Amino acid sequence: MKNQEIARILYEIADILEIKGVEWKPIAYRKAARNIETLSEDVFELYKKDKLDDIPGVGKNIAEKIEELLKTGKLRYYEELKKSIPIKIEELISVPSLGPKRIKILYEKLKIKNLKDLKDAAEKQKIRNLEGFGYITEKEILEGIKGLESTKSRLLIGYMYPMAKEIESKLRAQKFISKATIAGSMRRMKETIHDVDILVTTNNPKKTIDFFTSLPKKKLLAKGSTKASIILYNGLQVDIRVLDNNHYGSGLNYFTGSKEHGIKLRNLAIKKGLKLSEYGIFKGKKTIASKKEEDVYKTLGLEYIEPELREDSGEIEFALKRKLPKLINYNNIKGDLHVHTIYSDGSNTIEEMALKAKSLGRKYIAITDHYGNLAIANALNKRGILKQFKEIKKINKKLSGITILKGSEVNINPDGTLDMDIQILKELDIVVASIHSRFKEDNTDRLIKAMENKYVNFIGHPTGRLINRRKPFNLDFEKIFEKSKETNTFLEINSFPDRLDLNDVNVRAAIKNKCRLIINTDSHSVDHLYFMKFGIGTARRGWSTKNDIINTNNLDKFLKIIER
Ligand code: DGT
Ligand code: CA
Ligand code: ZN
Repeated sequence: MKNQEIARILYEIADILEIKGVEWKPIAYRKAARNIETLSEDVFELYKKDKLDDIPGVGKNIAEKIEELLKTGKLRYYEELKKSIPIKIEELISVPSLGPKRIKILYEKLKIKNLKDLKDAAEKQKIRNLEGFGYITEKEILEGIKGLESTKSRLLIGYMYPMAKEIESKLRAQKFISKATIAGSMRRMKETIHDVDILVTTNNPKKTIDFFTSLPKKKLLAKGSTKASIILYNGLQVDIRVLDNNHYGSGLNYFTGSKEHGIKLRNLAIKKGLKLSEYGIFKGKKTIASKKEEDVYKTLGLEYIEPELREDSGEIEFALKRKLPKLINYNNIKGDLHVHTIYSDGSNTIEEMALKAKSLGRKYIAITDHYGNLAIANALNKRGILKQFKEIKKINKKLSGITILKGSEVNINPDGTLDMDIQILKELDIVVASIHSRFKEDNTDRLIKAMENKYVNFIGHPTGRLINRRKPFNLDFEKIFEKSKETNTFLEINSFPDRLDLNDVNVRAAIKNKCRLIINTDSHSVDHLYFMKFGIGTARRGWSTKNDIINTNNLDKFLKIIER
């Protein structure tokens, strides 16, 4: 049983407990589930080393449950919980826009127990009249069910990345392998991937393929003389393609894609009387570029195009004119301004978060635990946050090399006001305002009102989407960008793998409108701080330069920029 499966069961336990009205426990189960889901190590490996309780948020009680799952493949507590309610929670929870609260209402008011009941009720237009649902939600539910029936969802890059990297480095460690590089959508840092493609160069294809297909796996999909595919235990498909070392550059270019980008390049080659393939650029029979990827672009008369831009969305035209932006680098970020701790729904202390952030090269962080009326996230009240201010002060004295700012993630009420007293707002260095509840179809006015509040610095995860689960709400971006510039309220690129919100397309629109952005992780444990990479990837896919992202600055300059 693998991390994602264990996490799913723990999430489901949390949902059932919440439906049953149990307090606190759901928060604990969700916390553990989220940490297991985002863990880069295999839970089974930790269990073998007797280190389950090293996982943040996993105490003795939950560790025992995980152990039972790993040993027997089953969990009695979970089976009994499922039996104790008549609702097929695992079916309903996968429908976008349905959470435990709504599932409970649907059961109480309409006796909806499973997907079939839900579809019937939605088709008969019974759901729109329930309080807190409405016509839009009913439509979303119907569309969501259709989505579930048709497509299998794509995998989130942030959760798959560590395992892909591990395979890449195992390949690199073999003496008979010269180069191994992740290509495909993962190299382009797309938010979701279908599979991982790895390009390998070697003089010994047979040994390479044998080694790759002997890696721990659930299934061998294909094994040929120059390519092979396996499925890992977590369901991730990994393909390798083996080439001769001389073809590394053109091969990498081909297998990085996108397909559309590759087709445009090939047409460009044809116009120049050349031929482009994974084996190189040819003039007649003569190879004129193949070893280095840079040479492929140079030969075609193009400026080098970074992988994140290769989507055939204008990058080739810009590269012809040598007008591509110089993208922000993966090591340019100096601060992380959206971080949770055990004061709300996080799993680590302020000090632990600060030390880990420092080890990743951050110079400053803001602790932004939830505040206000958000029962599900264990939000802080006034007394709690005052206590936290004191602790931050103490830790700032103790640590060097990193500055901790006093922040908060404040809920935006449906009318756009903030769920926090003015006295506390005044005390904070950083206010992240986010919408967490009572979604409307269009939230433009709600966000505009929040941005007009002079204490708000950033808008957290602006569109509220959850990849594969919840659509973004509508926003009139032109208005939002204007308001952002007018009020010095910055929109966030939230790096959490299921958010990546703003997405690449929104980011590019923002940059085009000269609207600067901030990239944060929204970490809930020390293991999430590295998600920054995926936020930066999204910024790069949106054509951002270093100057477009305000937390690339050192602390003094950063604080000046956000002053209002
Ligand atoms: P994915 O796997 O759906 O997340 O997206 P990709 O881009 O990784 O696509 P994939 O895995 O099917 O193929 C990897 C790369 O191989 C792709 O980005 C470009 C190249 N490729 C695959 N099929 C074709 C093709 O029919 N024509 C061209 N020009 N390139 C292809
Ligand atoms: Ca792929
Ligand atoms: Zn947050």
